[in-house]
Amino acid sequence: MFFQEAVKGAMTTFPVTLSRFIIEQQAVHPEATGEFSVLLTQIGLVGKLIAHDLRRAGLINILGTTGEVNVQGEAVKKLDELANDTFVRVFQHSGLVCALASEEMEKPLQLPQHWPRGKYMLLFDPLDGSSNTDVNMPLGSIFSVLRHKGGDRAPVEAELLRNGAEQVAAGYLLFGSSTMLVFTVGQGVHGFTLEPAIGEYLLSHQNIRIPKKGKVYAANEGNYHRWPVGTRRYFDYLKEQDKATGRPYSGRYCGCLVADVHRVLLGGGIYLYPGESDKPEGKLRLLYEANPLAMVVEQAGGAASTGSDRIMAVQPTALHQRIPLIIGSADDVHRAESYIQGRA
Ligand code: FDP
Repeated sequence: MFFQEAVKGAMTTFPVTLSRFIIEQQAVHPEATGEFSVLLTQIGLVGKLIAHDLRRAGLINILGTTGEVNVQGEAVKKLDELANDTFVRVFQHSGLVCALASEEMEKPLQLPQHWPRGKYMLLFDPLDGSSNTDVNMPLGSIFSVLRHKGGDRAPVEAELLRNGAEQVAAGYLLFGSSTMLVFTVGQGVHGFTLEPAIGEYLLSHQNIRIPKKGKVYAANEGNYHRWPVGTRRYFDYLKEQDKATGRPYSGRYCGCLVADVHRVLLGGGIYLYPGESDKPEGKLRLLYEANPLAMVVEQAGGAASTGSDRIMAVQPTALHQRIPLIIGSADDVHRAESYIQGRA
């Protein structure tokens, strides 16, 4: 999207950079101190640094696993660790945050007493879709920003366990054929694409609105026989032939939550990672995967549910808590809920 600008009497177009967009947003909030604006700009920097590593991933020794297992019991990929370090290095001395928590760290990072601290708590999944790392497929990073209520006192872990409705900002970086930053501060959703020639994010998707209903579903259907009966029935429904309701839906799943949800955000449809018979809590993490994506999708007019409750209303009980996630176009999510709850 380009703003029309009068330059020396002639109308030209000038791209809206991330910094300009943020400064303009800040200007309508006279009480803003600017810290929040800097925080978003720093997320952009994280994106540039991670994208720089990913672009060369097949050429330098950063593919494969580190040999360690993370708090979730998953093999840590070298790129997971690199992406986590990037977030930590950008934010730990920034004076913007008082807590950093991520999928790759068992406990929130404690910032030393004498380091500058800000009022924000940043929760993130540094590299989402790790199974895509070694095969040159899309990856993402997800972030959630909460405001700490306790001044400059360092928060204890329990103070990070806030429900999604309390997020002050949320979004993701998508490392696909281009690098994108998509975020919301609670007033719509905007997407910026990194222009590699000048190293700037330019506004490319202003005020994203998700279609009310779509034609695409994304899920790991290999788990079909482990899903509860309502979820299976919903999938059967999606694959039936019925012109009037636009069925069958097309299946599209690339195994990177960010990329799969991004497709749904732009084109409509539904992403599901449901609970399973021996794993009713599902796979995805509430605080730094489901909540931030739920805020983005709701802000774009969509919905995000566990199957029975609104994602952002769930009161977290643990930092790395998992949750079933059903997210996307409002009509599609509500229909999925009706099957899962046995109403259809
Ligand atoms: P991954 O474990 O590869 O990091 O974050 C979890 C996640 O990826 C999502 O990005 C992705 O949608 C899902 O898990 C993939 O899980 P399956 O391999 O079970 O499909």
